[in-house]
Amino acid sequence: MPNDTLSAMRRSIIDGAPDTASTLARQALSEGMAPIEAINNGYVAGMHDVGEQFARGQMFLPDMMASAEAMRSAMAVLDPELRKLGTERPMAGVVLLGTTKGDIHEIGKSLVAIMLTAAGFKVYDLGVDVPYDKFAARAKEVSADIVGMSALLTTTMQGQRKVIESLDRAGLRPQVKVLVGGAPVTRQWAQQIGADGYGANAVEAVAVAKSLMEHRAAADAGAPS
Ligand code: B1M
Repeated sequence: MPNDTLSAMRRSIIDGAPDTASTLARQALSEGMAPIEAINNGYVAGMHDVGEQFARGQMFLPDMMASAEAMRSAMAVLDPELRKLGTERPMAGVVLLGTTKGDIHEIGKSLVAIMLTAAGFKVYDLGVDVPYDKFAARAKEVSADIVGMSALLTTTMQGQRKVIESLDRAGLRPQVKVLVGGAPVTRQWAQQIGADGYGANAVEAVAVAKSLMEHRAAADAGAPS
């Protein structure tokens, strides 16, 4: 039963059990479950529980680290399946992605990277704890269409604004769209800092990235030569 499998996946994250998490992922794929179903309704659901228990003082830092390890182990199985979906499509655009300075949370950002790749985007992943000015410097080098920033802490959310200012200073804002996300980030915050798009989750991030590319293409087509 898929629901039993999804509950077991959720449990494997709460328990911080990497072997169980990867075994369940392999089993689910062999039974025909879509990788994104396993991620969203199994493993990520477990991560939300972990976050809540941590906030209530029922889980501690080592527990969260074990949960992250279990998530990584499941993603190692699911990632190649998701990436296969993107290999036969025309390139949708170039995205530069990273988690802002001071923030080492990488799971959500990596999931967004995988989903964008699966949707045909060329993704340059700068990793975590990325200095503000590095986004602009790399965006120039790789001719990024979109700069995507993830932030999981209320403190590091502020860095998203700083990166936009840095892109402005580098004169890149007219051609580079900015997409933001992460657990504490909201649509309102995105508007407040002048980002072009906000994704509540990885699936939404892909939809927003596509729509940013469409708007750009429409603007380019309408622009006087
Ligand atoms: Co941290 N942590 N953590 N943590 N951690 C949170 C974020 C927290 C909410 C837990 C809590 O208190 N309930 C809390 C933040 C409070 C706040 O500021 N509001 C917190 C804290 C306090 C901390 C430390 C300060 C703890 C300490 O040291 N005392 C510390 C900070 C370290 C640092 O960064 N400097 C810390 C450390 C860690 C670990 C290292 C142990 C580990 C991360 C391991 C790793 O990534 N390699 C960790 C974890 C695992 C979490 C929770 C439990 C889970 C995060 C996660 O991976 N979620 C988290 C609780 C929570 O978020 N509910 C918590 C699963 C992931 C798929 O979801 O990242 O939200 P998420 O990404 C989603 C969306 O947000 C969106 O799509 C993704 C997929 O659907 N999205 C985007 C993300 N980026 C996007 C970008 C986009 C678009 C959408 O466009 C570009």
